[in-house]
Amino acid sequence: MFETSNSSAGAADGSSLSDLNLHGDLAEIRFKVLQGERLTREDGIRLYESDNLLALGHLANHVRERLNGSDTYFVRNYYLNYTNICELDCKFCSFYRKEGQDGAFLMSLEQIFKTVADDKDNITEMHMVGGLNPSLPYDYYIELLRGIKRIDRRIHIKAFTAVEIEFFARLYGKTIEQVLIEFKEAGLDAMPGGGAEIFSERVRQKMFADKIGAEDWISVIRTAHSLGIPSNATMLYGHMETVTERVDHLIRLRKLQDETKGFFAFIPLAYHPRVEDSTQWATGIDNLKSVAVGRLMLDNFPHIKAYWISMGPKVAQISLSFGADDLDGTVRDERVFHMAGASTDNALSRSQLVKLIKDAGRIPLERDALYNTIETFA
Ligand code: V47
Repeated sequence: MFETSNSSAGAADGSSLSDLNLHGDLAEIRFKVLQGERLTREDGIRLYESDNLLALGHLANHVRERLNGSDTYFVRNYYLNYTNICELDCKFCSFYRKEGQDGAFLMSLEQIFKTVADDKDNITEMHMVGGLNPSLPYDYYIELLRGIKRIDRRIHIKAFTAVEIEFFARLYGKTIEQVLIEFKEAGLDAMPGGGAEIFSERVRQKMFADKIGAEDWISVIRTAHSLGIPSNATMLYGHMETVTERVDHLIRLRKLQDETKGFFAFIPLAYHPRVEDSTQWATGIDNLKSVAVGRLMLDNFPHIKAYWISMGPKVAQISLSFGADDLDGTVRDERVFHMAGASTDNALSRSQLVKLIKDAGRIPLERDALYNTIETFA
């Protein structure tokens, strides 16, 4: 459905790959990568289990350069969490509250419109997600979309995860398709990739038993793509999932992308534990591996996004040599990760993003939500 973006992708011949100290399994995978051959589940597991981080990065970088050259994208966006009141109780989530509980919030449409109007000259994209709040009327969402477009039609609205869409259909007695068609008419341009978590029924039962599972998430996204609503895809890692479960997650995304071609970017999300001294957190190596294995396995995804809020700007910058070609954006006011204790800043300026990308030896490109280039910083 969607073409890969305009890029200055160069021919990466991979000759320097032969200098790497690649033995056995990785040598075989290198051969496949150079041939542009699809990697198998076993290859994905071997890649994750390899300690040869530089080789892994080099292979992923080869694919990155084949697809996107040195181009590295960012967007001027605003993350707006309209409510954190949620009927679910996902164990990994520090963001949600029950109605009336300390820290619970719900933004009125007027508050949201004021935020958008105040910032409209600094952003091209609104990223909006929220908890599953059972007390809001359907019109809240329709008016939310319409109101933002009334303020400025040029603002792209990337909003509502597959989990929210399924909830709206259930709550308001509509089909998934109806909700998506009505939202699209009201102004929805694209959907974020959240809520996928990890496509493992074992993990779902333990960590997010009330949330929709893999089949339903995939089905909502398939419907969105069929209606011309593109989306991203995420994977939450670094909690209790196994390497095999990560690779299976990637393969299910790849299969859906073969079918719909509606995904823009894959975004690995490092789990942020609530408790500060927890040992259950994704290390820098795990972050880089997740970017690299994502790039290598998802051969049909145009972009791999290193979400700097989740992995920190410095590791995100390094990941631009490990397969990533997108740093997300200026972000502003992010709450999901910050309520879990993320120590990253709440926003980066355009010039800070440009500096991070240039210092990595890459070409910064400001993009819109659909990956059209707005400005190149050569
Ligand atoms: O679905 C929630 C994750 C997601 C925690 O599409 C947590 O461009 C780590 O989807 N630790 C929401 N992760 C964020 C998201 C996203 C982010 C950036 C870009 C895009 C995009 C999408 O965050 C949730 C969940 O998987 N999450 N709590 C936590 N404590």
